[in-house]
Amino acid sequence: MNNVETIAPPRALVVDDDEAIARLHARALTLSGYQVQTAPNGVKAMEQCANQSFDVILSDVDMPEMNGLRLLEGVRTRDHDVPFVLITGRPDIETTINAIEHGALRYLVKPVELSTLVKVADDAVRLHRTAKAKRRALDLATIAGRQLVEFSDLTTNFTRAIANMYLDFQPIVSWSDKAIVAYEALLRTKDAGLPNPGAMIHAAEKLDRLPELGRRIRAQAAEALERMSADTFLFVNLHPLDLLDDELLSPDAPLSKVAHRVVLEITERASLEGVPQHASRVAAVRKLGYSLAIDDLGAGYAGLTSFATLEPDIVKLDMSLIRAIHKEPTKKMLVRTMVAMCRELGIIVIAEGVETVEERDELARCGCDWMQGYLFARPGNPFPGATF
Ligand code: G
Ligand code: MN
Repeated sequence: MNNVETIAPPRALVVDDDEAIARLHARALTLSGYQVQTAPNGVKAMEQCANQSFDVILSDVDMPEMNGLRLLEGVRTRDHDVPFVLITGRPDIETTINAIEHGALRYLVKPVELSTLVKVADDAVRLHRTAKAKRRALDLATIAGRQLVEFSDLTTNFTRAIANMYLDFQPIVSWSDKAIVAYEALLRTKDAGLPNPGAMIHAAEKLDRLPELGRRIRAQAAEALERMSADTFLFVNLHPLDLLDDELLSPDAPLSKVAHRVVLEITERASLEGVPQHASRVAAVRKLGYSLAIDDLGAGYAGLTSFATLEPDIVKLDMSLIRAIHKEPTKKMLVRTMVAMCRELGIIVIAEGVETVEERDELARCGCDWMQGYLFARPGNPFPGATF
């Protein structure tokens, strides 16, 4: 757009109540490459200025209705910059002073030689465009500067938050066995700059520091597993872009060594399609011994395509499907259908966000046995003595 603007012909407005002079001046400017409009007086000129912008205005001083000086005043109320050239047949000292006070660029005396007129107009346009370009550059520099400050604040906050992050653990229970079968590791931060896990993940995305966050989460998860009983599984949330981190796929990574006890949750909210070579990366993760879960199923994003892509071992139903399920036949039907389908496919279903006894009992009636939610336990640290 800037290019178009620089190569576009300059626009001039010629204002004169003497039609012959207006035409003469307009013709000279047109021949020099200007797009010219004319106006017979200040009032008309003001109207034209309201609808469009000009690169230069050349106006007679003595005109009926609104003279050149009043026009200049009027133009200045809406545009501080447009070069204004006054032309008069009867120069006097008072008008000259007035013209300068109101910011006229030049003051020419009739008859104006046409080459002078064009030269004055050319100089005016050049000046105006340079000033505009400078202002735009300054604006851009200010925006860039502000972004730099924001980026650096975010970097500071993120660096502090990642140093202080920790994991909480929420049990996943088998209702029929009345037993804890697994825990989900949940990212937590007490940093005031990035007060919740969502903000931290968002910052990591913006700063291109997702691998750092993912590695730290997985290292702490590995540490936690050492303190859990050997038959307990740990669910660890994976950002889809973590699949691109070679550390995840390294057999020497701390979590890889206990992969057979880990279920990696991949949220259905973000599409895997944007991750290059996701199929082979998912296969490599499996080969290390990890199990895979689809997280937040039914939150209404990617649909069911993730079933085919991931071939999950476990599916976690989003809490929006669980909330008040005992009162909502559609949710009941959806959960029943999911449970039946998953049973056929050999997939375990977990209901997330179970908060009430009514929800729990309805889920049990729907055939969903594994559950997680505040009803059973809030996320916390059930492994005292741990350093994470
Ligand atoms: O996307 P994911 O399912 O991983 O997110 C789990 C989040 O849900 C955690 O932040 C956890 O604290 C929260 N959570 C866990 N149980 C419940 C619950 O019963 N009700 C609500 N509202 N939130 C829960
Ligand atoms: Mn999860």
